Amino acid sequence: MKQSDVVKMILAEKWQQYPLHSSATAYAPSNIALCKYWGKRNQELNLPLTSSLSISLREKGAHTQLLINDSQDCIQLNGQVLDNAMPFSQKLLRFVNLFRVRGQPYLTMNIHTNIPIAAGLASSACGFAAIAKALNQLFGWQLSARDLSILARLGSGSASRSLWQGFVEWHAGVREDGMDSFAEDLPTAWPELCVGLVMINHQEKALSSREAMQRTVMTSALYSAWPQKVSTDLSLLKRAIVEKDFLHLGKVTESNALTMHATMLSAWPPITYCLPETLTAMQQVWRMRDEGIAVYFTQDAGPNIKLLFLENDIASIRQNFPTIEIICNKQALNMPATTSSNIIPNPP
Ligand code: 2P0
Repeated sequence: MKQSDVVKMILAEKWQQYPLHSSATAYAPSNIALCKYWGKRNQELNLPLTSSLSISLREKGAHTQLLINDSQDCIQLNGQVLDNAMPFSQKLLRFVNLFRVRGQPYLTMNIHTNIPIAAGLASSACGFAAIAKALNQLFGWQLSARDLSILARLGSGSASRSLWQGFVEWHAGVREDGMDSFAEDLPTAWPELCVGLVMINHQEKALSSREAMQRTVMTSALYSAWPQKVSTDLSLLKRAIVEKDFLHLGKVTESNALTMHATMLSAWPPITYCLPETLTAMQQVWRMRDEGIAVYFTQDAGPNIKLLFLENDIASIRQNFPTIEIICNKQALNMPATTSSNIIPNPP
């Protein structure tokens, strides 16, 4: 089954129709997995081997504007025009082409992100989620969040989780067409919970997570234990969220990330996203816990780490990590408008 078959199933008679609007904008938050997605059962459709659970990064994410352009596709990232032959542009165009007839109508795509691209901060997650939302507006499809989650997944697996704020679970599903592999938000809000970004290196990663997870599945002797670990951690995390049990949430999240990184380290050729400063930061967190501060970390496909703590501990966290960027669930209630569009008369 190809990506275009899934798109046809979801859009039915709306597939490849001309856009309803001349422009559209959308915002999607980045997300950090507390229980990670690492390994696919289908590469083409980005179908995961296991379910996963994330928390959004609120105002950290991607704003996307789409405008119909008469003559060519034009991609701008943070105000800079990109060469359409670049791998980043190609990935984006491949996704957008799923919905167009022979690459038309041409589009200007203005993408603004306030997180570093490809440094393990889920930039592709918010990027593809924002594009999927903007396309939904532009074409006037009026899709459900579930269908948008499936479409966003075709761009990047973790994008399926970037359509909501707060806690989100992505169900692995079992179907070959992936129609049961979508995300949905969990009903619990936890305003006191904070995520801190500890930036160790802004540079783009040398090895994509796509390649790294595939190599891990194929070669790591530890990978066979991963599905059971995820299943246990997901239940524990969901219980910790409902009960607002921070110590359990932190412990399970940190253990899940370390287990994922252990599977990578045992792949061949071996993989690590850690720099020496990553390990120093981890040790700092462990030292703080020994001193009685409730703080835990997680790490994705990059050297940076993200801390989890409660707002009462902000002062001591800042003291230990002076450059930390903190996202509090309470502060960020003023979300940017999620979508808007301008009506145009009739398609040509
Ligand atoms: C996650 N990561 O759950 C895991 C943890 C990185 C480490 O999802 O191949 O960019 O596009 O589906 O979504 C990064 O993987 O990979 C990721 P593709 P994606 O957040």
